[in-house]
Amino acid sequence: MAAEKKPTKSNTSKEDLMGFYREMLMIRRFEEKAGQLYGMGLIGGFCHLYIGQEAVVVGIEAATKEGDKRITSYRDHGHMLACGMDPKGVMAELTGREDGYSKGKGGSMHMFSKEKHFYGGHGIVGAQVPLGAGLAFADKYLGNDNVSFTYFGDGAANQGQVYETYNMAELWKLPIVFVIENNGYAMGTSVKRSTHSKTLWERGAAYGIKGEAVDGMDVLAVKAAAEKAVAVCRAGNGPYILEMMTYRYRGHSMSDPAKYRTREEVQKMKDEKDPIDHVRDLLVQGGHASEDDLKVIDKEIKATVNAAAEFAKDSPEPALAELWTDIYA
Ligand SMILES: Cc1ncc(C[n+]2csc(CCOP(=O)(O)OP(=O)(O)O)c2C)c(N)n1
Ligand SMILES: [Mg+2]
Repeated sequence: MAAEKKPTKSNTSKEDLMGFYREMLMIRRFEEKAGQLYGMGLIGGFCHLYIGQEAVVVGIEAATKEGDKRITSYRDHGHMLACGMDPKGVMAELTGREDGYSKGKGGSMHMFSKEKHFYGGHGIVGAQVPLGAGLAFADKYLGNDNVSFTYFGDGAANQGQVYETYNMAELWKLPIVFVIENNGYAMGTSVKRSTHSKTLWERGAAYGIKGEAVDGMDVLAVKAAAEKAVAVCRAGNGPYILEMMTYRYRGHSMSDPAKYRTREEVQKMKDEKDPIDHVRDLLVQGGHASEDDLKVIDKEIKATVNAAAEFAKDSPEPALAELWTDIYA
C-alpha cells in the first residue's frame, strides 16, 4: 500500500487515545517477548507474530460489546489480548504449560476462551470463515443482537469456502463482519502475484454484500469503519466486509527466509505507517502526554509481559494423564 504520513491532530479523547496506545503496545511487547522465548527454545511448534498489524484488532475491538464473538487464523495472539484474555494464560499456552488456555496442549494456534467469546486460533487457512458464519447463525437463531467478527488474510481470501460462506451469510442476513487482514503477503506470495482483482472487499458485491477498504495502520480509521459495519449487522442488515490494508513487520512465522521483499520496503512501513507511532504522535502533539509519560506506560507494559513470561516458564508441563483428556476418540 502507498505509505503516507497521517495527520497528527484528532478529536479523539485523551482517554481513548491512551487506551489504544496501551492496547497496541501491549500486543507489540507481548509478541516481541514471544519471539525471544521462541528463540530460546521455550516455545515449540508454530508461532506467527502480529507485529505491525496491531491497529486492526484494537480498532475492531473498540466497536464491540459483551456477547460479540471473534474467530481468526493462526496469527492470533493480538486478538486474544485485545479481547481481554490474560497474557499469563496466553504465554503459558505458547510454552506448552499446564496453566495455558488449552492446558498446554494446543499451543499458539489452538487457544480458546469461552468467557471472552474467542473461538480460536485456526491453522487451516480460511477454515475459520464458515465457522464464523456458524457463530453468527447461532446468534441470529437465538434472536440476540450479537455480532461475529471473522478475521482472515489476503491469502485466505482466495479460498473457495470464503465465497460459499459469503453466499449463505447474505442469503440468511447473518450478523457477521468479515475482516480481511490484507497484509500484502500470504507466506512469501505477494497479493500482486496471487490475485487478479485490485481489491478483495469488492468481491462481496457478487453476493450483495456491502464493504469497504480501510487504512488498517490507523486505529481511528479502523474503529470508525468497525462502528459502521457493526451498526449494519446489529440492525439485521449484515453481513459486512472490511478490508484492512495492513502490514506485518516480521516473517510469516518464526522460520521465514524473508527473500520475497526488501528490507527497504519493511523499513518504509515502520518509518511512515507505524500504528503505535501514529497514536504516540497524536498524544504528544495534542498535548495529552509527554514522552516521559509514555515511557512510564512502556515500562508498566514490559513489566506485565515479563511477569507473563515468568509465569509461563514456572508453570509445570501438562501431566501425562492429560494425554487422554479433551479428545474425541
Ligand atoms: C488450506 C491450507 N493451505 C495452505 C496452508 C499453509 N499456509 C499457512 S499460512 C499460509 C498463508 C496465508 O496467508 P494469509 O491468508 O494472507 O494470512 P497471513 O499469514 O498473512 O496472516 C499458508 C499458505 C494451510 N495452513 N492451510
Ligand atoms: Mg496475508
